Amino acid sequence: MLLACWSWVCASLVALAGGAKLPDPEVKIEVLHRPFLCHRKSKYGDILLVHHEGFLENGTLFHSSRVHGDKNPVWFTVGIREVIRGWDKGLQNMCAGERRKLTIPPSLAYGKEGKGKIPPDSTLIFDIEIMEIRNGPRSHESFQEMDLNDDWKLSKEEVREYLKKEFLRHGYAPNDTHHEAMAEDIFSKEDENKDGFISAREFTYKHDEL
Ligand SMILES: *[C@@H]1O[C@H](CO)[C@@H](O)[C@H](O)[C@H]1NC(C)=O
Ligand SMILES: *[C@@H]1O[C@H](CO)[C@@H](O)[C@H](O)[C@H]1NC(C)=O
Ligand SMILES: [Ca+2]
Ligand SMILES: [Ca+2]
Repeated sequence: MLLACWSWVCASLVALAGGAKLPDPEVKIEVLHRPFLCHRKSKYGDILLVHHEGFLENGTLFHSSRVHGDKNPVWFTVGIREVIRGWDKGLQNMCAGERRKLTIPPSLAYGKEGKGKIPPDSTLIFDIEIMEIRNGPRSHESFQEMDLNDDWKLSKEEVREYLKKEFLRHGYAPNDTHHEAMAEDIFSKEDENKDGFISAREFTYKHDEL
């Protein structure tokens, strides 16, 4: 299932969920293959199609999407905790066709509990290939949902309302100071003609991919 989520909202939610107190443990990234052509790189909020193999530190294979289940690659949204945090961190800036080896500490995987075949406190090693990258949901529907007065542009107030709703939906307490800062940040990036509104056009077309 996909969440309607703007990439900048996702990034902020992840930052919030990560907590600001402890320095985050790192994912070790090794690039196994990078394709010659790379039109765009994965980023927060993108939907990725991946094949993956997961190993325990002693080399035991615990899952392979090529061998187990329906043998198809899987779709997920990167950066929003739909998958383990090690994937959210380790699959950024990747090209379609790229293959990486990720070494993920337990705290960014299944932690002290473990899961299924994965014992508690396991460091996991994944071999992951991105088959396809798609834009996350930044759709006409989400624009209409945000545009409360139907004037085909988003005011700061409308964006703040949306952020508040998204935070609640993900189980976080709303925080006006934080939403205000996020709205400022969003407008500085999205309100291209600086008229104080994000138009449907500014919302729909992402400038960084043209
Ligand atoms: C690797 O570790 C798992 C979980 O502790 C264990 O079940 C498996 O037998 C081990 N394999 C080898 C080859 O040591
Ligand atoms: C609200 O957000 C601000 C800015 O991000 C932060 O400094 C403050 O601690 C937050 N307040 C609460 C109650 O979480
Ligand atoms: Ca509006
Ligand atoms: Ca504008």
